Amino acid sequence: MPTLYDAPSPAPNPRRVRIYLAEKGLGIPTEQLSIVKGEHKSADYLAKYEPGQVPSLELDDGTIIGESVAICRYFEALHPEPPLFGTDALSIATIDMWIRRVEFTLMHTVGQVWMHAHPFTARVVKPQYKDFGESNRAHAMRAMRRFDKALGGSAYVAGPAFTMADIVLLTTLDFAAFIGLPMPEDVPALADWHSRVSVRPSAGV
Ligand SMILES: N[C@@H](CCC(=O)N[C@@H](CS)C(=O)NCC(=O)O)C(=O)O
Repeated sequence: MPTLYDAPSPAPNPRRVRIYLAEKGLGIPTEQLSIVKGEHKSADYLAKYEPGQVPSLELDDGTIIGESVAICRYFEALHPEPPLFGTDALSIATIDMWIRRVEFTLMHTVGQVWMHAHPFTARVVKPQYKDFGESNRAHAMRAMRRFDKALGGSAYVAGPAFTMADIVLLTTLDFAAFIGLPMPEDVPALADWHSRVSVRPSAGV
């Protein structure tokens, strides 16, 4: 069995994999790393996985897969049901399009606020460019409003079914709220979607 290197919330990227596995009903042996204690930068872990980030997945032969979405794709190829990355050309492309939009327009901008404008990261991110970090707040809000607009016309991010795109958006929005970037008031469809996906049992992991 592979081993998942995991870290607890509020870390958003390992949570993506936990939600994905819960949606699939898959139980994978897990090793917890404490980011606060710096366990993801231990010599042992860096020797396995040079980026020193979580999540990562170690296969039985020692191969490591990094990147939360790639880890989920690995499991998707082995366990296609229920599908969370689409089933035909259009749904596969649409889900990928939305995952990339969440990554590039929201996760990236939220990450810049976290890295450059948050006191918690000040001890590790040197130098911090506070003005630059703060400037990303507006970009993150703009991205949330775009997702709101899209969700006005469909039940889930990439269409009528819950998919990996919902998992990526949910974990990103929850992390954004944690660091002081809650959804603005004027996103009713996004807020409604957030309430619906947050009560799925998988969201509690
Ligand atoms: N793109 C990667 C990002 C991984 C990542 O940034 N993980 C964070 C935790 S949410 C981490 O390990 N942070 C510590 C660090 O980068 O040193 C993914 O999707 O897995």
